[in-house]
Amino acid sequence: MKIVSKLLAVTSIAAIAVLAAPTSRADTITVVAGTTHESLWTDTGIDLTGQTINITASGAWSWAFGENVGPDGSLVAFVDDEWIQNGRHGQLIAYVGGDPLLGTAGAPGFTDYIAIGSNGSITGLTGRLWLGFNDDYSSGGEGDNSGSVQATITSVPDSGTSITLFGLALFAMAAARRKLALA
Ligand SMILES: [Ca+2]
Repeated sequence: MKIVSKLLAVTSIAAIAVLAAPTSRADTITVVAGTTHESLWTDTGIDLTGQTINITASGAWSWAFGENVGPDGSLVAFVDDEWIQNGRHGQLIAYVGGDPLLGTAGAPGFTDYIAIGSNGSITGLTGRLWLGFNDDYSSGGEGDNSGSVQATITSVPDSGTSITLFGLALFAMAAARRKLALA
C-alpha cells in the first residue's frame, strides 16, 4: 500500500510538471514572393484566437530583377504598389482574416495589413493567419518576383496560466513530500 501511494505521488508530480511547462509551439512556413496576385499571400493554416504570436523570418526574395532583399524589405518607395503603403517594399507582411485580397491597403488609418519583417508580433486578432510580400498590390507586376523566406511562428504562452500551473506544481510537490515523509 505504501509503495502504491508513493508511486501515485511521483506520477502526480510528473503529470503536473508537464502541465506547468510552457505551452509554446513553433511552426516554420515557407512564404514565397508570389508570381501571381493570389500567390503573393501564403495561407499558414493557423487560426488565431486573440493570443500573442511572434514571427521571425530569414531568407531572400526579390520584387524585380536584381532587387534582392531579406524579409525586412527596403525603404525604396513604390507607394501605390504596396499592401502597406509608405511601408518597406518587399517586406514580410501579415493579414488575419478570411481573404487577404479583400483587405484595404495600408493607407494612414487602415490597419488591415501588419508589418512583420524579420521579427514581429501579432496580438488580439481572431481568424486565419496569412503571410505575404509587400509588392504588387495594384500593378500586376508579379511576374518578375522570385525567392522565398522562412517564417517561424511561435505562440507566446499566457504567463498568468503558466504561473498558476507552476504554483499548483509546487503545492503538489510539497504535499507529496509530506506523504513520503509519513510513509
Ligand atoms: Ca514585382
